[in-house]
Amino acid sequence: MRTAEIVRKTRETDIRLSLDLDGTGKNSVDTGVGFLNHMLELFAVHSGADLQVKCVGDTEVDYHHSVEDVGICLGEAFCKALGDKRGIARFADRVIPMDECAAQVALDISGRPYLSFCCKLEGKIGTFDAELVEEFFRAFSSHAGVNLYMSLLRGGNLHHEAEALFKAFAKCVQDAVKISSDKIPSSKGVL
Ligand SMILES: [Mn+2]
Repeated sequence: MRTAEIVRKTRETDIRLSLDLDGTGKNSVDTGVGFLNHMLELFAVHSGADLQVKCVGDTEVDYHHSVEDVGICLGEAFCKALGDKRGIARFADRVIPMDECAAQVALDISGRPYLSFCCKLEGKIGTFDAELVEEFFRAFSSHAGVNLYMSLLRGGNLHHEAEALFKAFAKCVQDAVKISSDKIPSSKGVL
């Protein structure tokens, strides 16, 4: 069973997150941040992972702590659910359009964190600071041990830009965690 549950409580956020990499996209997401809920729901649907998230955070400050800490928990759950990573495809890349925008994402489940984020997301999406998209993916990549490359081939509406990035990320996750052999996909024998 490639599942994990993470419980994380700090002075800034109180989070419970569960992930099933072999799900059907079922989701129940309540982060206290409407736009993040929207992104995580579509992440579940397009990756095929089941995802439950409950976050109570200090949104009276702003959304930064909640977004970053949910990213940390998703990364930790992802790493834990994958276990020794035996048999996974490991690499994936996708270009996903959304109307006038197109996002390009490549990822490697290498055991090493790295985020390359070549997008300028600045401004507000409703009450959401668009720059938090990068914070989310940095937190995920750091705690999942994933190399994550994200860029926008075409920009436009901020909501569309973020959504294209999350969808491309979701499809890459789906492709990279797919079981495609009985071996650990590394010349070192360890991931
Ligand atoms: Mn939308």
